[in-house]
Amino acid sequence: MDDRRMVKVSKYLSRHLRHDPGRIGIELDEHGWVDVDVLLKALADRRFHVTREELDEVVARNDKQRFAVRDGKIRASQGHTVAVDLDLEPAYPPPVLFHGTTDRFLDAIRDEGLKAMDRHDVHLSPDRGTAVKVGSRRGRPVVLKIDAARMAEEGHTFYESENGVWLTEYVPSWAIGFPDDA
Ligand code: HQG
Repeated sequence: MDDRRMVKVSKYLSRHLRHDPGRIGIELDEHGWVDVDVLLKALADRRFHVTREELDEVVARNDKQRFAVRDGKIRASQGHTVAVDLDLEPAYPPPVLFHGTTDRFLDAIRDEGLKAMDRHDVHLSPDRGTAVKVGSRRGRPVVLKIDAARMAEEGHTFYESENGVWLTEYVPSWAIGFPDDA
């Protein structure tokens, strides 16, 4: 499969497995899973034909490992706006995590901290490079350094998604390091 098709299928899957399953007439179970066969049929019914081999390739080669397949079922590993319980165990985070955002949000973030906005959690990455990419989606990227060690000490709970994204409900502004030029 060429990269363009890969991205197209990945975006289509993300949209329906994270945000809008009803649009293609599928239902996710409480943990976000749907039968692969049901999904492929729903896609075919909407004239978006994806073979099982293509789906497996998207899952395996996806740049961020966005999807997981188990026991004939598939789900998005994180990023949902629909109510699902990913059933993740709390985990001890690395001492420093990063969040990529952009200039125009900084004043609000200084005042309010980082909020989950439409998603279930604030998304944090273990490396600066990923945060730069996440921030670039919205404008000039700004990378915030999160004092995860202190947050954990203060009782904040962290989860690591299957694809290595760190999730937490809220990041207070005392835990956020802003770049000097921000
Ligand atoms: C900002 C992609 C104002 C926050 C990425 C972000 C990620 C605030 C935006 C994943 C704020 C929310 C998630 C506050 C936070 N005031 N703005 N108090 N608190 N924000 O898309 O982290 O490619 O929901 O900085 O790679 O950008 O789709 O979150 O800019 O992992 O797999 O509000 O989505 O993954 O935006 O991205 P989002 P995000 P995929």
